[in-house]
Amino acid sequence: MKFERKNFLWGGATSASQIEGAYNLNGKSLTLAEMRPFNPNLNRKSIEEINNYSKKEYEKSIENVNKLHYPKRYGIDFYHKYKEDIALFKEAGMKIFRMSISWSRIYPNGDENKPNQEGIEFYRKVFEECKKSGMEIMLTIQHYDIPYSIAKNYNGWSNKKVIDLYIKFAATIMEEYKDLVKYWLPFNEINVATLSPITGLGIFREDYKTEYEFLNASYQGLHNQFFAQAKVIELSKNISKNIKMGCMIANITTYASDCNPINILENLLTQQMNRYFYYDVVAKGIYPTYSKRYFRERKIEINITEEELKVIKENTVDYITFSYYMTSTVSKSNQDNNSGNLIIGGKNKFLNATEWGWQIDPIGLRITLNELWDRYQLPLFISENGIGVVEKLDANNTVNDNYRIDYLKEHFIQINEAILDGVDVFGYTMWTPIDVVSLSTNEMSKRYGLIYVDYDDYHNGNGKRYKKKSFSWFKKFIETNEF
Ligand code: BGP
Repeated sequence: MKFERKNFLWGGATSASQIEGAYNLNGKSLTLAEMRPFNPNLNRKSIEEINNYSKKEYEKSIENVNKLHYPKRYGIDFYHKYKEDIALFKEAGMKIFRMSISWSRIYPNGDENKPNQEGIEFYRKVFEECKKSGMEIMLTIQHYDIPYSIAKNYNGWSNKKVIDLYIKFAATIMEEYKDLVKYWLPFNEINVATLSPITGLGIFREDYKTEYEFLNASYQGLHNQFFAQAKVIELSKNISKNIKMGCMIANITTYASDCNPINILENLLTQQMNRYFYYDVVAKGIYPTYSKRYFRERKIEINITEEELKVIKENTVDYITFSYYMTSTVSKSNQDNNSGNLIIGGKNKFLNATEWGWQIDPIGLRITLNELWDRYQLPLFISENGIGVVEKLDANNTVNDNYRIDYLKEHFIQINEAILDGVDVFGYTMWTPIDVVSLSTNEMSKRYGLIYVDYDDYHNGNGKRYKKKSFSWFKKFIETNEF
């Protein structure tokens, strides 16, 4: 069986704070991501790991008075090993590399007048290396690594002043890299603003008196990001025709737990506010009517100006990208839950789950692609999908990761089916081509890569890269287009 679409952009995705390391080199400031430690007692099935770290603990981490290990300060040392890694990506046959740029390398405090040239030069070298290797780049402007200075001095994204700081940062890098980078995503998983406000917005629960105030601030922060994204799209039109602007949404496809209309309705309402709302704003340029009822009933008051709504309306995305890891179920009554990294959902007895409780559902990807295509009629791109597993090198210095080959193959088959259904899907970047530090649990031992990296949860190891069995499978698949 062959993959149907020619010139499909196959590749891999990463983010700065999960790979780069070099957290304090060449003018870079500290980010919130680098201030959360590894927790040896973590519960892999709990999504609280990422949200349960207090403002005080973040503050203490600056001096590391706790003497804890902060994995995102070290990543996999891509900062120094990028040439070797890009060479491996090329060898695997990747046509596109999705990465992000660290705001804290370019404007360490956010409000400087001039960018940090050392930061600018680092990314230029990385992009040039990708170009030499014949790979396109998909660049995320902000991927969960908000500079601490912006959280501390501005209270993160709930403050409208941060919009201008971000636009200055985005304008600088668009000018610098317009000839090197074609695909741009202003925010990673923009909906995480409301799912994990500390991660998506850099706002602390402790700064708000009540849960209600915190919720309100997270929707304000989300709106500020919607507007900032639209502004960046507007600006990009004057900077270069080469720039293609998309969005990135953590796709949360859910099914009703059964055919009871009460549960079907509950699932519809969940899909509206957990999923379609975000796509509607960035792809249709409107706040959908159901969201207005949702805000009204919860007394959520967002400061939105007419001018902001106009910019959002006039600057929608050229294409849609989303992450797809799992699906879950929804019912009106209490139910057995399964896990995820940022949201939990109901169990589905027809699906298997990973050790972290993520339910694997390749057919759900075909369903999702069809739904999004029908609804938005915009080109689609799967910007994250993959499986995290605890792995060890065997005696032959490799990992026999047949489960990853199956996972990828099953999802690729469903993408192919969606293409046969007529869906316009033009690319896929797996999470991840190489092992990285986990976003939610900060583990190195949760491995997603085609390439094994010899570091453990405490960054012990020699950092060497080893090809897993899936590396050869992927390479062959790209060469032959055969499943
Ligand atoms: C997505 C994030 C990534 C990534 C992935 C896997 O939500 O965009 O940064 O890490 O999830 O999550 P985790 O690393 O927690 O397993």
